[in-house]
Order: sequence, then structure tokens, then C-alpha cells
Amino acid sequence: MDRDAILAASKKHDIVPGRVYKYGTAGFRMNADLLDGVTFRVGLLSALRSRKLNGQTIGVMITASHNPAVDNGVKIVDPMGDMLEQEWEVHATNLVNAPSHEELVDYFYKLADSLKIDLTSPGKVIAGRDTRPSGKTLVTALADSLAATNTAYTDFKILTTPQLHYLTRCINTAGTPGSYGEVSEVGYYKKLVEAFYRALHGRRVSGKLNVDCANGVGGPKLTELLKHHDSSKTGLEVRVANDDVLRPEVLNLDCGADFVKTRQRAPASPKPAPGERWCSLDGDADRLIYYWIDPDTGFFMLDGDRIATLAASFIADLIRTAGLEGQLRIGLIQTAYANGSSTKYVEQHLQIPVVCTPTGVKHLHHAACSYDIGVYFEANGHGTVLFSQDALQVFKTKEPQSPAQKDALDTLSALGDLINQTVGDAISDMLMVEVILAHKGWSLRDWAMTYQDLPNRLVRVEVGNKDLFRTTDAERKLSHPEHCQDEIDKVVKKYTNARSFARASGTENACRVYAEAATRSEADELANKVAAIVKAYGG
Ligand code: G16
Repeated sequence: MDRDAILAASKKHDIVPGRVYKYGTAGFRMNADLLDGVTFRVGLLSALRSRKLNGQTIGVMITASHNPAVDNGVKIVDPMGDMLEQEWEVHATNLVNAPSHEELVDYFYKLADSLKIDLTSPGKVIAGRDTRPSGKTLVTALADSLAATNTAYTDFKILTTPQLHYLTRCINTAGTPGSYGEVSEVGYYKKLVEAFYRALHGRRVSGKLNVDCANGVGGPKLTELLKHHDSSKTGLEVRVANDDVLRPEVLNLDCGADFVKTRQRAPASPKPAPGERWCSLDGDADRLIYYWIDPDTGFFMLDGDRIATLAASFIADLIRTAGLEGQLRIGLIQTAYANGSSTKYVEQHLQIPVVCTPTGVKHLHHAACSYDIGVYFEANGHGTVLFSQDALQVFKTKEPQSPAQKDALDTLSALGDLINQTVGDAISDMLMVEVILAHKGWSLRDWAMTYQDLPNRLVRVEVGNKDLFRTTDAERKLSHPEHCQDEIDKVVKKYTNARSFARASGTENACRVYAEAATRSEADELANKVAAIVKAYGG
């Protein structure tokens, strides 16, 4: 590796001086104009990461997911398709914040030295990006740092975030007994569709599904998947809506999973007709929210908590039917945003243990790994179900004692292939939900009847300095600014069955406030009061 080549390449990709950059909830995310130098430096780190892991392929995804079209972001994917190891987030933050090009290169070599990385060994990186136009320029910055560090590089161009995670794992497991799939986008579609057929096991989906794709990458990719799907075999008919990727300004605008979840209403257009089945993806297709307009009661949403409870109850039933109860440990992972009723339902009704982690799928994923079956979903619709190698093995090898056991084992095995094992994946999750509803013979209304949500409200609060807000207890309490939590507690006490917390967003320049209470008006009032406290303490 040539120091001068890295220095010369770096000089083409300045960072904006005076800013402090942080590897946040999902990597670096901000206005795209600020990201050129950041992306170059993320390339340097991925070159080191690959070499540290014996030349395994590292993924780099360029996306700002649910954020507005002017933003972009960059994050690193580890070899098995999971998020960058958290210790390395610190290295990423330090590298990106190096004040000058010279100091950057010094830090790069110092890091390589302290981590005992052989810079003469080969490194490999792959990249993908969502449909934001700024992604094209940022990929150039990434390619420059990989060229300067002699790192082999493949640009997979436009992908959903989960597809990039899938490809990273496929490449690193190719030719091994744990091979995850064919290393291509088509391989991803074929794997999902084939597993969908198997998981349905002769059942049929009833009713057309309308999918709002947030005018993001999910639109064209879902259309591609459907080319590999034969609806006569499954009954699934999909209408793809909000798939305009030619006008960047409409990305996530008044549509998509984040809009539906935070506004608690259907996309502005096209207007869902009463009774139609709808779901929304977000800008990079890793979140999923279901809903319908009830002719009597109006909009009803089935969010990440509902998807988690649906999946957990179905899989727990299959485990029982398969005669595996007591043999495989199942757990459900949520964040503080989970509706209190969902937690109660899982613990008391499903009798499944619940773990609460800080926001960010990286935290949930990590916690889910300690179970044989780890179901994790954020309320915003981001999540998946992880199966341990032992569990997958048992599904395939256990000798069934009855046709019902065989059915359960086959379905579990198919779910292991259908559900993305690397990260939350809206398209894979959508097929999973369709499988479960088909098995249970349920409509969205039947699904909604399982428990009643506590009314809740999520508010975004712009503050002078969001970094003043620090949390403890899995983000359920503020440790800083001092006294802010005391004021929140005082307000919460005035409401029935109420809970509220505040935290700094790791993807936007704002704080988020969540409140739930016994009635809609109480939840709204509490959220507004806590938002006012946060605003007052926000600098
Ligand atoms: C990202 C993360 C999610 C997180 C969300 C919001 O989602 O992957 O785990 O819930 O940001 O995070 P925050 O509240 O810190 O802004 P996405 O879909 O935008 O990549």
C-alpha cells in the first residue's frame, strides 16, 4: 500500500471542516453534500476491516433509508451480513474525524499497526446504493479509496439494503457447507420465491396486496421479484404503488413505512379503499408496516410489534407441533418504542421472554443471536427472525412422527430460507407475513384482534444541540441533561397507564419523544408536554 497514493486520493475528497461526525444508529447519515469525504474514509476503514478478517468481503451500503431525498448515508456490513462490530464504529468515527488529509493517513497506518493488520494482504469490498442521485457520486469516493488501498472492489449498483447484506453473506459463505445462496440479485429473488412456495405448503394467500414502496428502491426490486413468482401457485397478487424512482424529490414523501408509522395514517396517494390490504416499505426496503381502512373504524395499523407477535406466536406453535418444545429457546427482542400492550401480550399470553435493547437493529440483532429462535422487530417495522444453526439443523433432520409434525418441520425449514438471516428485510418479511396469514386463514382484522394497543404518539423535536441528551436503561430514561428526566417523570405521573421517554435520533438532527397512555387524547397531550420539556432543555 502506498502512502502517497492514499494521500493524493484523499485530497480529492475533503470532509467539511468544523463538523463532528459520528457513526450513528445506521452509520453516517446527513445531507448528501457533506458525505463525499466521509464515504472516502469509510472506504479506508472497510479496506482495513476486510484485511483484519483474513480478506473476507466487507459490504458498504450507501443509503439514507427513511430520511428525506436530500440526505444520504454510508454504513459498513460485516462478512456474515450483520452490522459492523461496535468496537469498529469507534475506529470509523475517529478516522472520519481526522482534521487533515495527512492526519487521516497517519491515523490509518496507526490503526493498521495497533490492530496488527497486514497491509500487504488482499482485501475485498462490495457496494450497493439506493435510488438517491447523490449515491452515484458517493460511490466514486468509495471506489477511489479502495483503488488507493489496492482493495478488490465490486459495485453492485442499485440494491435494497437487505440485498447488499444478503450478497455479502453469500460471497463469504460460497462453496462452504453454510453457503447462504447464489451470489447475484437474481439468486436472492429465486431463493425467496422458492422458500415462499415451500413455506405456504399448499395454502393460498387470499386477497390482493397493495404495496406502497415509498418511491424508493423497493419498487423496482419488488417488481423484479414478482417476475420470478407464479401467482397461480400461491394466490398472492401484488399491486406495486409509489414506485416512482425517476423523481428523487418524491422519495419517502407523504408515503412509505416511516410516514405511515409516525403519522398513523395511510399514504397521501394513492388513497387506500376501505377493506383493501396494504403495506408500506421504507426508502431502502428494510422496514415494513401493514394497514387497512376499516369501513367502520377507519385506519388500522399493524406495525413492527404486531409483525413480531404474529411471527413469534406462529413459530412457537410450529415448534410445539413439531415436538421441539423445551429443546429450542425462543425469545423476542424489542426497544423502548414497543407498545406496552405488545410486551404484555408476549410475556403473559405467548409466555415468551422479552428483552429490551437500545434503538438500532444492530443492538436487537445481537441480542436475538443468544436464542435458538430470536424474533426481533422495532415498532417502526424493522426486524427479522434469526434461527440458530442448531435449530436449522433440527428442522431438516428430525424424523417426523406424524403428518402434522412433518408439515411443521417443513414449514420451519422453509421459513429459515424465506426470512432474511442477515438483517430486517421488508420484502422477505412481507412474504413471511403472507405465509403466516395463509396458514392461519386470517384477514388483517383477525390479526389485529390478538391484543389492543395502548394509544401512542411519536414526536420529532428539533433542538439546538441533540448531543446534550444522553440515555440509560435501554434508552428508557435520560441521564442528561440533568433534571430533564425528573420533569418528564412528574408529567407522566399525571396520566393513566402512561409511559414516555426522549432520546436523540441517531439518523436525524433531532430528538424523538414517545408517549403512550390509556386514551388517545392523553397520549397526545403527554407527548406534547414531554416534547416541550425536551425543547426547553435542548440548548
Ligand atoms: C435506522 C435504523 C433503525 C432505527 C432507525 C431510526 O433505520 O436501522 O434501527 O430504528 O434508523 O433511528 P433513530 O431513531 O436513531 O433516528 P433506517 O430504516 O432509517 O435505516
